[in-house]
Amino acid sequence: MSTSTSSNENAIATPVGITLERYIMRKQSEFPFATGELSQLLRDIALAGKIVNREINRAGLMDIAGSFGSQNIQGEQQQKLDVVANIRFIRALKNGGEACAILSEEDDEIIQTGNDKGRYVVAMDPMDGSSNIDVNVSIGTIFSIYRRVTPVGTPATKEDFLQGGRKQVAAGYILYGSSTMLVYTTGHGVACFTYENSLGEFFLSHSDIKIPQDGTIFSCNEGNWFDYPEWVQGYLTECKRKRFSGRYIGSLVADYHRNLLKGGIYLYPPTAKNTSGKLRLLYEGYPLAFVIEQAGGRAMAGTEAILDIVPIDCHQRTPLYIGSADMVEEMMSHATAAEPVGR
Ligand code: P6P
Repeated sequence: MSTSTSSNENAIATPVGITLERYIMRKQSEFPFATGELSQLLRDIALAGKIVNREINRAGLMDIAGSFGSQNIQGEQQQKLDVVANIRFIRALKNGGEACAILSEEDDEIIQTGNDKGRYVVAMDPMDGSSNIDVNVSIGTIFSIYRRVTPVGTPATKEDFLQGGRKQVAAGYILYGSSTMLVYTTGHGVACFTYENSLGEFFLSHSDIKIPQDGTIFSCNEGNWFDYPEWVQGYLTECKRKRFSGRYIGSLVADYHRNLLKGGIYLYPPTAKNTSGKLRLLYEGYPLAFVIEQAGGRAMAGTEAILDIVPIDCHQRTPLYIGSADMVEEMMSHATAAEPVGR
């Protein structure tokens, strides 16, 4: 029986591709000292993503859309899907055993998983942009993983989460859109996996993603125009003068993912309502900045790189300017030319 498949055989039975599981195992084998704990953690996140994906697909049929009737730490109305996704990810990470604690946008305090022997902690936004679920717009989960700094065998503390963006060992997101995709990095490039519902598996669809060096798409909520710093207005005016395209879905992961593949810049500057920016540093800014830098892009909070910000609080917010390197640099030239920029 020949082991190699002829082109005819391939034509009638095209290979299904590399599963996330096989990819993780291959990557783990490249690091002889890897213990498999981080691999298992990534599997646990992927499993929770599959379960949430199923909940989302049923959202229209089940009473899971809409608000839950409570608020999160940021005083934002929690959507039912926020709460469901939070429960699913916490449960998957607790059962997986590798994470000793979780920081979630949906919970004021860090969540002890009971796995005090776990060597990792996970910061996450379990469901970003969840209010879009009611109108069938793409939404996403964002995650960030650190090796703990407190002693193994003891409960984790905030210190484990306040290590700074460059201490992340892995980060990524799951985009629940027309197809569900898992994108992540462990510091060795960015890989994207597409979920095949009929097989219940994520398959490698983009290996080693690189964001286009430059782009012609800007993503921001122009309703906040009169709150924007003058240098941001100047940059956006320049984009319009060049007839760039404005694309704003109002769902960070969706806007980010489009820009990652096509080139572009996403901006959430400070506003009157959110004077430090709206997005959260630990579970939105840092993980997306880690991925974008691994893909050759840039992420700034102003004149400071997102990953260089020294964190003070687990739920602190940050301005976010992230995307193609040349676009971010052009934007920063407006900042340095116009006025000294805070942070
Ligand atoms: P605005 C969703 O609430 C979110 O956190 C991001 O997903 C999105 O990009 C942004 O806020 C939208 O905020 O103020 O433009 O509605």
